[in-house]
Amino acid sequence: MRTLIVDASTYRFTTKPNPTVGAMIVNEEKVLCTGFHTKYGCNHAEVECLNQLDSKNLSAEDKKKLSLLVTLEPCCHHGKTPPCTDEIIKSGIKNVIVGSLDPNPLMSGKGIQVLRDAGINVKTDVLSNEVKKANYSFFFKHKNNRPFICIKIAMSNDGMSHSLNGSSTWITSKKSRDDVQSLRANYDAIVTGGNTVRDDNPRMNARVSYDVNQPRRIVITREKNWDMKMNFFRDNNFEIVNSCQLDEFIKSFQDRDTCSLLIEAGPKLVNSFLDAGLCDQFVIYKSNRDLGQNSVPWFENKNALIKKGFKLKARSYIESDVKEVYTI
Ligand code: AOF
Ligand code: ZN
Repeated sequence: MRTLIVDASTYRFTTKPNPTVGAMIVNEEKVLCTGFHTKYGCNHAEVECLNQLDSKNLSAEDKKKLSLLVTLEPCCHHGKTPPCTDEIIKSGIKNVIVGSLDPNPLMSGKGIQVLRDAGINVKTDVLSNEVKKANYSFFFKHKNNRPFICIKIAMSNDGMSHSLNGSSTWITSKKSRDDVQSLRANYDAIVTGGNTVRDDNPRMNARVSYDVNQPRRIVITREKNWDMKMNFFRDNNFEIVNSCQLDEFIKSFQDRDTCSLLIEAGPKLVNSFLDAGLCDQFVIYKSNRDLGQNSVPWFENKNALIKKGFKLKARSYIESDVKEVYTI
């Protein structure tokens, strides 16, 4: 089960915001076939696995002796794909071992009940902590009814965001900015403010060398008339949110499958998220360069994050920059 969880997570960038799931059919100790959920909207792991069993031409008696291991509770709903429970029941397999219950309220115990009602032996939660860790934001979303929220900023040595005369473009090094691309790749959506879109004309995508479901780009702004030729609006993967009520904005994700948000914005929006208590992780890329007096500070007070209850979780060095990760 442990290897199945690890192998399934290699598909995390293309399954998100869906969880990563692996399935395996064993005959006593012998592995007959494995399958994974590899792409959002495509076959679930159980279906991929059962499709391979078909080619083995086993008798109904042989199939009864098999066990299906699956890292997440099989679904029993019609989503983008039909219910896996139907396929499992049809297969004639009589033993199912599940890593963790699915926190999605459409399932969460119902999938297992459907299997048991069909006379299948089900053992569940055999490695639930590992499954949770591998699908952190998916479990977070369903537990808290909102996405996991991470704020990322780049800061000068003297705590500044940008200089007022607009002379400096990049605060941190090229390597730090590459690291931001990998950070972005983990998120379901990137949220920014109108000023950032107007001033920086950012692309706000994850420019990495592997396949990624690109984060949705969301701009929170009062402005309604945007120039659609700007980089931010270059394809359909964006949203303009004209309400600046952050609580309402976050609530709007309750019925969406977006499990994680990366906030990349200026001091005003960043501090609004912090003040509203809407931040679970804060990442700072800090350069050793000062921007000086004629600049805009990230925070009004020194040690603003610590005062809000954040704790330093990790510190690493990227050339002359320092990357710090804070959690609450
Ligand atoms: C499974 N096996 O491999 C996965 C499951 O829209 P759909 O049809 O793709 O369903 C997505 C939901 O199904 C997702 O939110 C999660 O609850 C469950 N994921 N279930 O049986 C799988 N990926
Ligand atoms: Zn399924």
